[in-house]
Amino acid sequence: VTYMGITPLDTMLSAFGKRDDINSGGKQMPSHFSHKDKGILSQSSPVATQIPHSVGAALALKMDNKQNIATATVGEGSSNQGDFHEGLNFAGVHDLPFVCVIINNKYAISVPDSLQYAAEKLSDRALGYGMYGEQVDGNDPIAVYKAMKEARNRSLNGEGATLIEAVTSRMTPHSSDDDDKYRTQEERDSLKEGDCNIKFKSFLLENEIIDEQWLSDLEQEHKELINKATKAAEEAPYPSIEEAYTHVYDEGGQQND
Ligand SMILES: Cc1ncc(C[n+]2csc(CCOP(=O)(O)OP(=O)(O)O)c2C)c(N)n1
Ligand SMILES: [Mg+2]
Repeated sequence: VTYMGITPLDTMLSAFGKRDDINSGGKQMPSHFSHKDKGILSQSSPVATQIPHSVGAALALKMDNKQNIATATVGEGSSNQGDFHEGLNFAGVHDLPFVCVIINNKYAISVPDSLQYAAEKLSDRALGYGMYGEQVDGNDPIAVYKAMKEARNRSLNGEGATLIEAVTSRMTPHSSDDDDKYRTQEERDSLKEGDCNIKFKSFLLENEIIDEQWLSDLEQEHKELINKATKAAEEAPYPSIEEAYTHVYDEGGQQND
């Protein structure tokens, strides 16, 4: 299971659009995670709209005096949408327990960062919202963990919201419909050197936090888990025709002439 409690089977049921998909009963696009019991709101396909949603959840936490925070991630391209500015401004004004992470992978599909914004650092925008801002190496899991933990603690101490900019690399094309040809071969080759999965693995091995045996056992265990989840999801039922009208505006399934 992942840290938040969504299992590989949940993920596969969603990817295959099956009836028992916890996000939507097979109606949402893949990777739009949600789980009511675990407090996960779905991101929306129009980019950056998740920011005002999450800020609203932070307002609810504050009004209900709950010791918790709301958090949302957004791409650097999406951070230029109006929803981003409106959401962060509101969070700053009301000192909300909110952490926003901009994942800056330097591309919005084919548009490079130089054509997206003129600021030196996106984390500097925090000043304009009256909140704490920090840029971190998004390829360093420990640096990201530290920044998140400190931001969470500030929110829980009533010190308001944080904007974190995690600078990272986009390892692959944007999607299977993207040929990635707007990047030079040299740039694409250089990405492999910065792969944080490989770098972090070497870090853990070199510092003897893990060893090769532990790693290969874990990889084997995860491979089996994923294969099992994939097979179970493939065999799981699709939603029935009657379910076409559930979780939509008119649950009765009545047609309007
Ligand atoms: C409002 C809106 N405009 C356009 C799109 C199409 N679109 C989907 S992803 C994307 C690029 C987003 O870039 P970025 O925010 O940097 O995220 P990344 O893909 O790098 O994670 C675009 C333009 C969309 N989903 N929503
Ligand atoms: Mg991007």
